[in-house]
Amino acid sequence: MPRSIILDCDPGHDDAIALLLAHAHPDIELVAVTTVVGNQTLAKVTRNALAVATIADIRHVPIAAGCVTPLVRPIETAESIHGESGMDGPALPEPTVGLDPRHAVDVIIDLVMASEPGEITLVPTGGLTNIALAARKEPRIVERVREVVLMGGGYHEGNWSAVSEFNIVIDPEAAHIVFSAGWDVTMVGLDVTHKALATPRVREAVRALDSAPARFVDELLEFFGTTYEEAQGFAHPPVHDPCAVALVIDPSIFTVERRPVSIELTGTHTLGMTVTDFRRPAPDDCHTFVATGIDSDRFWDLVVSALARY
Ligand SMILES: [Ca+2]
Repeated sequence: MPRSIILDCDPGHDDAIALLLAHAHPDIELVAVTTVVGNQTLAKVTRNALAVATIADIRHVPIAAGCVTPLVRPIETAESIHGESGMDGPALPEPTVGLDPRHAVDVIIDLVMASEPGEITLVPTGGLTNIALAARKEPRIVERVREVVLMGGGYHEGNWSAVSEFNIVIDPEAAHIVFSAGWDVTMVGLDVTHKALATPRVREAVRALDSAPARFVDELLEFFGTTYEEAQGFAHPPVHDPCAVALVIDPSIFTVERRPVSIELTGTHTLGMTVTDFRRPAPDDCHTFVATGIDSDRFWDLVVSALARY
């Protein structure tokens, strides 16, 4: 049985690759794509999601726009990494895929409440604003979803500050709501995504595929590689968001530990830190999990073989 997921994203170069992976992989049924302010404004990331859907011919999946701002904080975008459009590099087509008229939060609630308990997995790859608001508006979704598998955070690494990761720090209050709700949350953070590097071997494997989506991925990685080198000193760019989708598809690619995670909301230097407690075995009521290891060769094999289906 394929796993039903809602991808809540802010495309975003790596979001785009996560979307292509989720759509192409036979073990995933993509039931909706929802967008949230993050890498760029909501208007830009939503346009990007529709452009990716146009390139990959994703036509029977609702795509809905969500929150325009974080819950409390002012908007902070990631132009230094993703450019002015939020997905700079490739020439983007004028979308021919339409936008669902509903708000993303309502799409999430409607789909989860209409599904069987334990059927839908939420996969957020942006800030957690939509997911937090959905949990507040309809608390019954918390026991109805199977689990939340998110890209964000990091217990030993930061990228937007010394200790905080972008998706968490742009809306830490939303992250607090999501991590402290009663559902199972798995944090796929920088500790593993910084090992999911688009190395020359990966770039070659993608280039060997002959399809419009694969060429699009190659162009995304070209731009992403340049900004990651200039802004953060990476020789090869870490491709974060598909890691969360890959963990849903094949958990054996990752090592995951059950650990308490708290979101820092008041730190002078540590706002948005995902404080993870490794001191002793997690208490019985702990419902948060962190990815601590990744087999990056198998991760990329999974991504490239899914792209080969286009
Ligand atoms: Ca993202």
